[in-house]
Amino acid sequence: MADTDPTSSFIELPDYHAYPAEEMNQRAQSFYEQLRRRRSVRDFSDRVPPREVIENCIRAAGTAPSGANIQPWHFAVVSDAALKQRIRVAAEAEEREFYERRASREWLEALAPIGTNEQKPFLEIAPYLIAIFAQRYGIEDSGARTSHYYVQESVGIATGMLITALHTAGLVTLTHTPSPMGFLGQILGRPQNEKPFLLLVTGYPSDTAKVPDLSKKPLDDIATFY
Ligand code: IYR
Repeated sequence: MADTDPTSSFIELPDYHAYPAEEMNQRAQSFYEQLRRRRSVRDFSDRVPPREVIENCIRAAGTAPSGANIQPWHFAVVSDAALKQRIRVAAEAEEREFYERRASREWLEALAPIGTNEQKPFLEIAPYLIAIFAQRYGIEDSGARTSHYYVQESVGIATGMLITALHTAGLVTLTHTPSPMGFLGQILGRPQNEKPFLLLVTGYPSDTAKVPDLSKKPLDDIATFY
């Protein structure tokens, strides 16, 4: 059995709070009311939020569950103007390819209500670009590779928690996925084992920010209770 003996010690579940049913419901309802106010925003102000807020939101994301608790993520926070410009130039080159050649007509039609195109000025205007990288495998000091598990799921969960944390702090984000995103690793000098997952454009909305008039599916459409 030595192979499956736990190598970490166990402690009592720390800081767990149970609430009476009514309070539980109030908390769930009020969290939903908060989260339903989140919108993906493309019109950013250049005003800079405190770095400490970003740090705490990343700490929150870093509490996400992950396969074997390997925490296979890295958050590269870019505020440097020259780097943001390089990212914009590279992203717009890929996007031009996407909008002019790679995207199917069906895909372009699906995007029409959102009003996106190959121009991404927000990549220079927004104060922070948080490039999220997925560590596909680990690298030991010896250079040997170690396995990571459920990397996409883990990084997806952490990213959702980051988006939620930033929204809760009063910032807006855009989940931006220039494709392919290989240029992010090159520009930021990230190691080979890291694959760009997505770029979270982060900051305050501009005074004149507009968003498409979209709605979310009702509960009956997204859930089945058995
Ligand atoms: N990556 C492109 C296209 C795009 C694709 C989807 I799916 C979106 O929901 C939004 C945009 C872009 O960022 O413009």
